[in-house]
Amino acid sequence: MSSSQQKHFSTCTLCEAMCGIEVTTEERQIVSIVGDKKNPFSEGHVCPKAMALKDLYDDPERIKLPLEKTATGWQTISWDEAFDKVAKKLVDIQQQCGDNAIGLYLGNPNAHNMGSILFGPYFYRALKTHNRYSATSVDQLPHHIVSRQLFGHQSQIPIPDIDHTQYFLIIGGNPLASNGSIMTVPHVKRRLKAIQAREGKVVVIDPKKSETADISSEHYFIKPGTDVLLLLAMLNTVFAEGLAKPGKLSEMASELMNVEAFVKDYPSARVAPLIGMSEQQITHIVTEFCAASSAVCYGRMGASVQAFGTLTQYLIMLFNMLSGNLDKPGGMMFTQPAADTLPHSGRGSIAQYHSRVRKLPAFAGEYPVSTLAEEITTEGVGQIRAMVIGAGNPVLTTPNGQQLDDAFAGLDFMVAVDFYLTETSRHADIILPPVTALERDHYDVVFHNFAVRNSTKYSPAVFSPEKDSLTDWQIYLSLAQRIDALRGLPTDKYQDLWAKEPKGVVNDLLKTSEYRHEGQRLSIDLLLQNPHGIDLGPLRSNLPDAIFHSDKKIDLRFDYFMADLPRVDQQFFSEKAKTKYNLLLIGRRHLKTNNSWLHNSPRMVKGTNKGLSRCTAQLHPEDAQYHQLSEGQMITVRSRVGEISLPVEITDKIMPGVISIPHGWGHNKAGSKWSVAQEHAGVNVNELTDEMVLDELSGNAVLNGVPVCISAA
Ligand SMILES: Nc1nc2c(c(=O)[nH]1)N[C@H]1C(S)=C(S)[C@@H](COP(=O)(O)OP(=O)(O)OC[C@H]3O[C@@H](n4cnc5c(=O)[nH]c(N)nc54)[C@H](O)[C@@H]3O)O[C@H]1N2
Ligand SMILES: Nc1nc2c(c(=O)[nH]1)N[C@H]1C(S)=C(S)[C@@H](COP(=O)(O)OP(=O)(O)OC[C@H]3O[C@@H](n4cnc5c(=O)[nH]c(N)nc54)[C@H](O)[C@@H]3O)O[C@H]1N2
Ligand code: SF4
Ligand SMILES: [Mo]
Repeated sequence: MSSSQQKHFSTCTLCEAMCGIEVTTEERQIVSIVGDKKNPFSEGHVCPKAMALKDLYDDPERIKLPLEKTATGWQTISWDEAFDKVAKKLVDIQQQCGDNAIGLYLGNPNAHNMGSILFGPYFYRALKTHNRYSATSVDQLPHHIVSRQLFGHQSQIPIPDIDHTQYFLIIGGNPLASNGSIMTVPHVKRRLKAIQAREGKVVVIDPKKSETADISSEHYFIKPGTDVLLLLAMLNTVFAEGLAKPGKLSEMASELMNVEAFVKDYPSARVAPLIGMSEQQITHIVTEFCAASSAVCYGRMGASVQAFGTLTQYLIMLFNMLSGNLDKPGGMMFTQPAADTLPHSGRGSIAQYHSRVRKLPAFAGEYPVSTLAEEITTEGVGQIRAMVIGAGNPVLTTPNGQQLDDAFAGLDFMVAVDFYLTETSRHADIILPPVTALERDHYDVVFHNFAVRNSTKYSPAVFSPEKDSLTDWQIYLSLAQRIDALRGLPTDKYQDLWAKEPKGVVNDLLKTSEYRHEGQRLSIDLLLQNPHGIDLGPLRSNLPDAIFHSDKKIDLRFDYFMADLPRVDQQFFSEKAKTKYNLLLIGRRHLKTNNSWLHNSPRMVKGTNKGLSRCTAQLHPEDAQYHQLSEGQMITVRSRVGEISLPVEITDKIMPGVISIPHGWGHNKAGSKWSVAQEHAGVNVNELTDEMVLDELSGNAVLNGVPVCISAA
């Protein structure tokens, strides 16, 4: 290291794994990013995406100053001018058309951004609109609803105690590519191998023999979207074989044994032919799971974002409870984060109000994003006339993306808080670009809640702010303050917030924590003296304290969840009309992608497979043969809502009858600007996913198990 170089210890915010990184800089350049070996949580682990933080920082196409769309193209304007214009326009539209005329969509990176999480809400509240949407309804919404009902708080979601389990059953998750989700887990491969090394098992149920399935002890194909049947049969087997042992939970959830009545009609013999597994396989999994000294059943993306995602997640929770594995080391455990936001955050309101057009229930003040396009295009009182997009790219990431793209084109006004000109932000009138991750302080206020070990760490910004650069929270607070001022509301509270900063809130939370480090109370000062982070130990049993219901009991809410069973019967056990859509579409992630937005980094998109881009349609050899397709051939994939053409990749890792296409691609829209991504543009799989088909309990989108058909292009 030359004398002019500096080392910084920070945290990668690109995925949920919270890897500690060591960033070497020289002046304002990043020289290298490697894993921080002294980070007690991630112990040196990083994935190839860590270097994308540098590419993002260096990207010449990254927007650094506010842009306004004019007749002659994008023009740079000052922050003050941009804030004044945006605030005035939003308030004007609301005065003319009502508060709900503004729509707000918040994307995934907000969850990785302390400032957006803690101070964004001041802006959202100032907007006063009911038309709020986020990536939650294309993702983890089922988990929130299950936790809200059972434990009383939407974010009190128990996670797998991966480091102590003897049987890890993974349904619809691929942590080897995703690095874990609702399970913050760096070094996941090592941790999975450790289960096997201590003579435990890793069992994967997935329509694809995924990277995770490749290193598992057992893998079973399952027909997409049928996990709910598998879970019903697993629970049926628990009772049929006399395996239920709820232990301490029988007191906290006194009706737990009544589950038997709801699952009695779903024996594995009845269910097996519909899901592509055998009766013996189901019995084998259940008996081994229940016999293990500790076991955990974990369902993620593939199991959540499908037609019965909420019921599936609920049944997964019941399975963990009935086998005695909730709140037990090696089972499903609640975390105890040092900066605990849960007591101070909304517990999650269910169906407090309903959307205007389709009457879909709001959850925690947000409508399902599948209904956004029609809320923009359907005329009438309450129609959305302007959008605010914060760190999201819904044209590429939400169902029927083409319809949403068209709807956005017809808006009166859009503002995007984003540093790229994306398929979505190209529709904006004004773009407000925040700094990138390494230019802001970081404390992970969200993902410590889901981390497989308790720890705490504060990372100061690697770079001091450049002139004229702002963070997300500074943008949101500036807008909120102006909007309130235009409405004649008091703005005194903002002085305190500017002075406090998000880190002041984190400091308050840390100080009230019961954790001590070498006898000292936690605080940001203490964390600054421990730049690699502080380990706070393994997950500990925490029931009934973890329950937010005042009676400290788990509320099983059979009335709410089991009400979805008639829909299950209708879907799977009633006579079906023949359809031309004979394949089921599922999604996939690649280690070097991150939803829609790292594709402008050459090292993230190059080095592709067999000369094909990453955006291929994977098909089983039998299906390829049936359609007379050869490797790399272009095919057209059609669904009810649209069609796309892309190359086929033939692999026996995919279940026959299934087609897998990754999301986040389709960077060829006029007006978006991704020079690198352009070369590897791919196509937008969400031009196939259907905004009218929902997981009806939650309103979550159905992105897995979408019926499609194919032909040679
Ligand atoms: N078919 C299909 N569709 C899917 C999925 C799938 O599996 N299959 N997965 C779904 C899931 S799980 C998710 S979470 C969604 C994600 O959906 P979105 O959140 O809508 O999309 P992202 O691609 O994460 O877009 C993030 C945007 O934020 C910008 N950005 C990045 N960092 C920051 C920041 O710090 N501040 C600000 N202001 N902007 C920033 C990026 O430039 C990018 O434009 O996609 C969903 N869509
Ligand atoms: N590299 C990378 N990492 C990421 C992201 C990324 O885009 N790229 N995105 C991040 C985000 S926002 C999230 S939410 C997480 C998601 O992280 P995960 O939940 O691990 O999601 P995936 O990696 O998409 O894995 C989903 C698995 O479900 C399978 N599957 C599909 N349909 C079904 C089904 O019907 N039943 C069953 N049983 N399985 C099914 C798929 O084949 C796939 O293997 O990843 C995060 N990490
Ligand atoms: S796994 Fe990769 S993307 Fe995720 S936090 Fe670690 S380095 Fe970043
Ligand atoms: Mo996600």
